[in-house]
Amino acid sequence: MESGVGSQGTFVVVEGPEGAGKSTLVRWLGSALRAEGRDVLTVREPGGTPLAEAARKLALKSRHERAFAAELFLFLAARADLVERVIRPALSNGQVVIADRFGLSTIAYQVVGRGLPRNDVEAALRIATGGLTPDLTLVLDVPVAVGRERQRVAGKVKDRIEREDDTFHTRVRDAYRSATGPGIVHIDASQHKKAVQDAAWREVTAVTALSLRGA
Ligand code: T5A
Repeated sequence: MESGVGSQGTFVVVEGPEGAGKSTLVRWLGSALRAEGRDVLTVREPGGTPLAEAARKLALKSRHERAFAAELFLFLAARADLVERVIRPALSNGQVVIADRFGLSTIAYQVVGRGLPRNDVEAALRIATGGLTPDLTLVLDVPVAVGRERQRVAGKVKDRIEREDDTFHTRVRDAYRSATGPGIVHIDASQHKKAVQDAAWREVTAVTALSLRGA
């Protein structure tokens, strides 16, 4: 598997269930790294190119009933376009790319949440990413009820997936909690924001220092 370290840039992904604080952390990491003089690009999934934003609308907002496999391919179409047209060029330019969700979301939601077959989805994922894997994946963990309450307080309008019941979202959370592999780090995101940021910063500075040495 190809990853950002060893190419010129560094690829960091922030993952986790609904309302875990991913977008908040991605914004904070972007600002903190820029303040250190790093060239940073932040992206969110699905989205980030015209085609990916169109796929996002279909996946999350459209009222059309759909097969779970159709939902999968909307997310993968968005990812394929984002990887080829935005993430890879940024990594080649030596940027730190921070993504709000990536492949682990597809495993948690479409494989464990929806029940699609893991091996087939992993093969399709490899086509979508061309084998690109993150250097670091920060998995934020919060109980489902905490995440839902944060979204409610933030005034977020529920999309298709957020409208799924707690059983679905508990499966998704459990999938994240059991995720292991190279570069995967779990953070208790029920802590105060500052504690989450400190834990994330330790991991991000370690991996960006590594990529600087390798450059
Ligand atoms: N999806 C996506 C799939 O099914 N398959 C895939 O392959 C992909 C890529 C994306 C949806 O698509 C699905 C998963 C999702 O359902 P989205 O609109 O991008 O949807 O939504 P989410 O990624 O789920 O983002 P959310 O906004 O719901 O959650 P975040 O980003 O985790 O949370 P954030 O940062 O917006 O914070 C929410 C609130 O909590 C506060 C923030 O200030 C904010 O008000 N907060 C904290 N409060 C207390 N303590 C902390 N530590 C806090 N951190 C943040």
